[in-house]
Amino acid sequence: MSDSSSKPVLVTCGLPYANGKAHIGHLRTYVPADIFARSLRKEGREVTFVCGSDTHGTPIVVNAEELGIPPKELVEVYHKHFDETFKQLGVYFDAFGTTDDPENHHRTMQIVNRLIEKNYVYPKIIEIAYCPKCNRFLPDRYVEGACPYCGETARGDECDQGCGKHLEPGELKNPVCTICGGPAEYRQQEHFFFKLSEFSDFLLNYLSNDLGGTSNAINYALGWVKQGLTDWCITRNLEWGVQFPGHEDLVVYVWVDAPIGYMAFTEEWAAKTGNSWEKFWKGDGEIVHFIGGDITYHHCIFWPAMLKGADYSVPTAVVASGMVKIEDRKFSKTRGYVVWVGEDYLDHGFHPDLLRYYLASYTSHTKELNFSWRVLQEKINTELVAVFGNFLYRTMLFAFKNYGEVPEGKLEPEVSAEIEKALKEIKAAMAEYEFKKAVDSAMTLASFGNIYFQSHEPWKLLKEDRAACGHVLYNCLHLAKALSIIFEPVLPLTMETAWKGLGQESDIHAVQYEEALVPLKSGTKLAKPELLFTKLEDDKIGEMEEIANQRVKAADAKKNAAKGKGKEPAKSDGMGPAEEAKPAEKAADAAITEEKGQIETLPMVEYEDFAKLDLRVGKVLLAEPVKKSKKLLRLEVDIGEAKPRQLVAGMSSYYTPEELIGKNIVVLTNLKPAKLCGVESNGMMLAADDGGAIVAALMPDKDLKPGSKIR
Ligand code: B3M
Ligand code: ZN
Repeated sequence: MSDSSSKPVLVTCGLPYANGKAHIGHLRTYVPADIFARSLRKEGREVTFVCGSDTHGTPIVVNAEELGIPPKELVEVYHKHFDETFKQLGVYFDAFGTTDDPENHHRTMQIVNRLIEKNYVYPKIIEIAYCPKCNRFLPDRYVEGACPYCGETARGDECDQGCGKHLEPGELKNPVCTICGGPAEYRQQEHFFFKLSEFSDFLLNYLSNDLGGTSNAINYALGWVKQGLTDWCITRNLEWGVQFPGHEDLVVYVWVDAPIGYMAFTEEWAAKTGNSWEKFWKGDGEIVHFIGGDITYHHCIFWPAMLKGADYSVPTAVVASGMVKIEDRKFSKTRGYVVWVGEDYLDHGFHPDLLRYYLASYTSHTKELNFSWRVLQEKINTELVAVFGNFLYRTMLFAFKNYGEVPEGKLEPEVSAEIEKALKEIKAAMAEYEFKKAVDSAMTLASFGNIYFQSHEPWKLLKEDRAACGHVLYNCLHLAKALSIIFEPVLPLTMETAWKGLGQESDIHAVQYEEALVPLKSGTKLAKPELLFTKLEDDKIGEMEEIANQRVKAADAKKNAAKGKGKEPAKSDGMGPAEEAKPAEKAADAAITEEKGQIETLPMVEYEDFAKLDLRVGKVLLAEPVKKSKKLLRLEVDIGEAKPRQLVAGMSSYYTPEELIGKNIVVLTNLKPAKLCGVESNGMMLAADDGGAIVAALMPDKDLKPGSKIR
């Protein structure tokens, strides 16, 4: 977004489904959004920050059904949980509603009616998955099958493990009922469609020229629009949700009323504060959506089309965060690779700001973020404690002990220049949603503070020239003040304490960046400083790792027990990466019994069966991601033939292209060609996994000639 605009900004976060506890996958989106909102306020922008619980749709109904409680009861519990957790993390929304609020029912009805009036909605008889055994229609998560686009196992409404595409009812191949596991059939029924296809030109132009945000979101959406859009079925056979006008047996699809929540929550905020919601949704105020990368389609395609069709303003920017890994493993609640915000973090006494710091500074916002307890320890101890904390504490302690107040002094041009530089860099980084860059610039200023303190040796000066010492301390204290302001968006709770320690009475959260250049007032009384950051000790981190290990073991045991009963534990909350055991994982589970360390063997084969496989060593000449796929890489491999072979391999989550280029791999060269995401694969690259999340390519340990036969 532009950093020169003075328009009011509405910042939103993807709505958590109110059907499970908050985990680190959620925070990957919410913490940066909060940092962004706080930073904009510091730039003097008028910011409204809203979010709420997503309470409708099958993610909720399926979970409530499993627990045997009404959906309303389920969402009340988790709505409260999210509200409290976000506050504990310093993520402060101006409104945090639910999509079941009357405001949202009302706004959804209004928008749907408007779309009907404008002829953007029409009825059509379509095939809907139906389970003859359960005797019911199977919307969305009640049905699974093969994605018609990429072949991966997908949910009724989303190819969550493969190409990420939204799926329409009836599109899934080989549908299976997720309640009883039995085969589903398709039956005809009348549903209502939104004429999404009529918005193709608008979306093409909007995505190419107007929508800001991160390029991962925009390019992904553009790819789909360019392939051609089909109309969108917006009704479902459910009782829970926002009723479709005039049809008691239908509700609107959850992806209709969920984003409308952004608008309803703005209305709630406006009513509460006497403000206008229209300045965003009917005026030219900016709208910035922070989302997980997996819900790009909904935010960059459906949502703007719906808004446009109903005559509302469209979003200014969509900012999509990358995936989260836990200890280098794919995030998975059922496999135990999860960090719950409450029981795994806050309940163990870890300060919320440390996690905020980690999330903001680990990597670029759009890249994959790995959470590891050791890395947390390392980052906190070597960055927050050793650099920033050290500077603040030594400055404040020295000044407090020897002066008790801010001594006389003058702000050195060298110091103000460093602050100005940091501010400029931070504002530029924030405007590009590069939170890591912003934190790095802030940390560079803290390092400068340490060098300044160290090189001026105030402990020596104190004895020789008290006034000169005071002058140095004055500059250090001013830097501490500037740093408190600059770090407030990332470390809001700790910086409150630092601010008070510097004798400041104003509200640090309302103080703007410009104040970082206003000279500190000499004579301001200083309080006895507190240690703001303390080292994370090995024992404590070891304890957390042990808890994490136990969780994975328990998950394995549960899975094995469930397998014995022929039932897989599953279900994701739809937030962050999905995690149901998919065919490849199920196959891995079947082949390896980890607990016993035994291999369950397949039937014996004759050598001639093995000899049918033409396995060869190949040298990877080229590797690149396959467009529109989160998993696939396109490889060109020299297998000793005149021309390199093109292979498509599901390796994106485990290797970067650079890690594969130049390597020798093993290729099954006589596998029948297959098209994956539209790209032909002429063979298969071999890899192994341990039934967990580690996947390794097979690579011969000597540099064999391409084409060498494996026998
Ligand atoms: N409730 C969560 C998800 O799919 C979903 C987001 C709605 S945002 C309008 O990540
Ligand atoms: Zn797919």
